[in-house]
Amino acid sequence: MPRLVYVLNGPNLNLLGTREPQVYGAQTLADVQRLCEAACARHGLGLVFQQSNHEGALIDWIHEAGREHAAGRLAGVVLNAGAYTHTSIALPDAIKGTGVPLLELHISNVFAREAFRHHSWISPAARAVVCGLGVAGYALAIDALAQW
Ligand code: CA2
Repeated sequence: MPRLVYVLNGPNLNLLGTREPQVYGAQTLADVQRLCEAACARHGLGLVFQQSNHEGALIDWIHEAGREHAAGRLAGVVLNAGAYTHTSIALPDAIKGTGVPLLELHISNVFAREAFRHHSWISPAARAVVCGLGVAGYALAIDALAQW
């Protein structure tokens, strides 16, 4: 039974590749999923890839990952919480509450953008942060947590 990687994507990331290519690139979320599948296959890891526009769904998947973690089957979680990064208290509560090893990911360099994107409620609960590497960051994130 391979260890699992959860890649969780938050609000509006289903629109990837359809608008704002200068910020987020031209690849779609389906392209990102294929890239994650390839990265996981290289490391012999299983992949659970999800996207939701609803905060509660993301929390439910973090809880699910927490149960896998408790059973010793989780390599880690990659979370791009989208704009919930800058607003949600419930997401870091879920990360801390479950104890999942989690890497926070952003496609864009949030620090080169509007001031309201400079603060993350998730970073204090994350083990690592990848930011500004485009969608290639997802594969690099999986390479990193394969070593956790
Ligand atoms: O850079 C990132 O990955 C972000 O997490 C993306 C979020 C943004 O709110 C964060 O500040 C940084 C937004 C995701 C929206 O994605 C879209 C993609 C294409 C078209 C429209 C939105």
